[in-house]
Amino acid sequence: MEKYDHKYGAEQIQVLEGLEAVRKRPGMYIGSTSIRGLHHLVYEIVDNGVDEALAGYCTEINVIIEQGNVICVTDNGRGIPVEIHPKTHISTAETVYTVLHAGGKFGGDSGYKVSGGLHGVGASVVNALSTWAEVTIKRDGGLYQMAFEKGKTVKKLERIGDAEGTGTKVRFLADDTIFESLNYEYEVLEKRFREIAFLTKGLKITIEDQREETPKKAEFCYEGGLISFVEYLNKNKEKLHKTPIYIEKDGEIPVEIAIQYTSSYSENIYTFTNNINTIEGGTHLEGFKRALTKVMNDYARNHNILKEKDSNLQGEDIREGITAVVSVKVKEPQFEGQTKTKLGNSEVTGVVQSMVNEALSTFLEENPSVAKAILDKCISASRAREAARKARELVRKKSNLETSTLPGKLADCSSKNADECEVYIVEGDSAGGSAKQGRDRKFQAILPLWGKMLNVEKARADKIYGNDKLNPVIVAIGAGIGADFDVTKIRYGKVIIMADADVDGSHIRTLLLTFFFRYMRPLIENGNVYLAQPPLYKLSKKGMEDKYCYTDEDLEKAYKELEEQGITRDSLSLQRYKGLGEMNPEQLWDTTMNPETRILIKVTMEDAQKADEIFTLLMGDEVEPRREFIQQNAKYVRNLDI
Ligand code: 28G
Repeated sequence: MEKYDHKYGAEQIQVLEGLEAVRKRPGMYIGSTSIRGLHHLVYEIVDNGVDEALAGYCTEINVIIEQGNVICVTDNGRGIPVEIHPKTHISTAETVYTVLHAGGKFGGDSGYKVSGGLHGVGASVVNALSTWAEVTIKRDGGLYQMAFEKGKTVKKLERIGDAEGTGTKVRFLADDTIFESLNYEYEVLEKRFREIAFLTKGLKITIEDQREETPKKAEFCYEGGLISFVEYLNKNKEKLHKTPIYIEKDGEIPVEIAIQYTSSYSENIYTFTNNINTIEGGTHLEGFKRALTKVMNDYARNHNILKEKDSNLQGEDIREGITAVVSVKVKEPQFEGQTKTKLGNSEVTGVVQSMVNEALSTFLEENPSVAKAILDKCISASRAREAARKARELVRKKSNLETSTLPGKLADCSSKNADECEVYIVEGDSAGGSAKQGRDRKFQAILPLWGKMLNVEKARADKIYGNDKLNPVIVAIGAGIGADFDVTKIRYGKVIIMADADVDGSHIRTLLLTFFFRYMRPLIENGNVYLAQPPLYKLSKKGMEDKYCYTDEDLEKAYKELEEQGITRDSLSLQRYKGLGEMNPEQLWDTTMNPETRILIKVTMEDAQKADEIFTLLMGDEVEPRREFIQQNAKYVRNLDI
């Protein structure tokens, strides 16, 4: 039975049914009940504070992860209104926390809320999914408080004292019967709050983790907004112009953009809609790219940088080395794509396009030296692309002559049906041999990697085709790279990276993911890239079947289970695998390659983007961070062609 007894009227019953729906199908409202969904709860609450900041009333938000994974969020906004709400006949604050907004973020048709003026959309969802929640409000000289359990009001809003100033404080404990784990990842939250601070000029956000003995904390506040964001993204790169280009337009669809070119060869455009990272791009990105291509070509023509006989610069030439952040606010955003992070609203394309057309061409006219630096870079990108095309044709012609063109190291599978085929990419000196012997050759191919890794950061596409290590990967997958990449041509439905669970393994993963992210992006978008998960431990005992464990928690669980069967810890022998190379073919099959028993992790765009960021730091132009890294990771770097 509940601790508190309540009489419910018709309205309250409706409320309870609403929140019950959230508890029944949490995925509909927060995406999932994994750690991702858990973090989502925090974002929902913080978003309400951000809305109050966007409304112009809040300058600071503080987040604390308290011991026991309790989350505490405080803001210095106006405080949620406390008076009785005319429709619900309970306080506005209680209404915000108990009445489910129609639709919901992931289900329904309302889509995401728009930041600015629409507070509290997610608060009731968080409340419904929390074991308990407590809200404290400072407003009109009073201190008010209310409390909930699993979304049900257990203490109605009441004035508990006096207060100076205004603001809202929310504490909640997520429900551990709903979420897989309550272990918030400090780094993930920190990254998101830094991002929000960049996107909300002048707002101060602090985070503190009190769960460990030595608390972690950070504080973010950027007066420069998106300009600071781009400077942050470029901090390890060599810039072509000193300050980022900044353009902004208020109106029906507010748009804010910052751009800075670097000497690198990669394209880094981040797009946001209502502060949400639209990883898959969409109409805002489309509008931005179109305008950029047009403005640069027009400028180059008008200033005779492109001669009459020259053909136009292509979009990819113009985006080489660019770092940009595009942020739009849309009233009724439509999110599409695999992970619902692609903006679909068609009206946004034109708004962004015309605004960039106008502002960027003005900027270039007023800053001719910046314009020249950027266009020099675009022209040399265009020449390199031309060279790459010739190199590719050469390779193609050659491969027409030789009949069998697959890489010599590739142990291909017999099936030709891509849907059922898999290729394991294995670092040469670890487990290539065992993998070849242990595999099911009908549908599993093995590609061992050899030789020096090319520094993708410092190389254009033509070099990549010619690289010893990457060329076999491209040829084995069989679908080209860059703008020519055709995901319908892939020879394997699953491309599986199999690397050790150590530092070196993580480096090869980072390199390959960065490579896929930059040159075969649809492969990741399409969900074709996987990470194999080799076991970390083997528990064995005479007469008992070997038990493999993939994580430390797995191991603990296995010990417990065996203990329940009367097998004590000290009677078991524990082997810790340092690498795949320690396993014989049969073990490798059982633990890592057999589709019935193996664990495969599907790589998301987010994973790949993260790999790209790590890689950029590692390979960037700034010497200091790289040197630090090299000192810490000597072995890996020996293998790199820097
Ligand atoms: C600390 C954790 C997260 C919030 C406010 C402030 C107001 C508010 C929140 O109003 C109801 C719906 C739209 C007006 C609004 C205060 C207007 C005047 C607010 C938060 C009434 C919600 N005074 N601060 N909600 N609105 N902070 N921080 O949740 O029409 S939620």
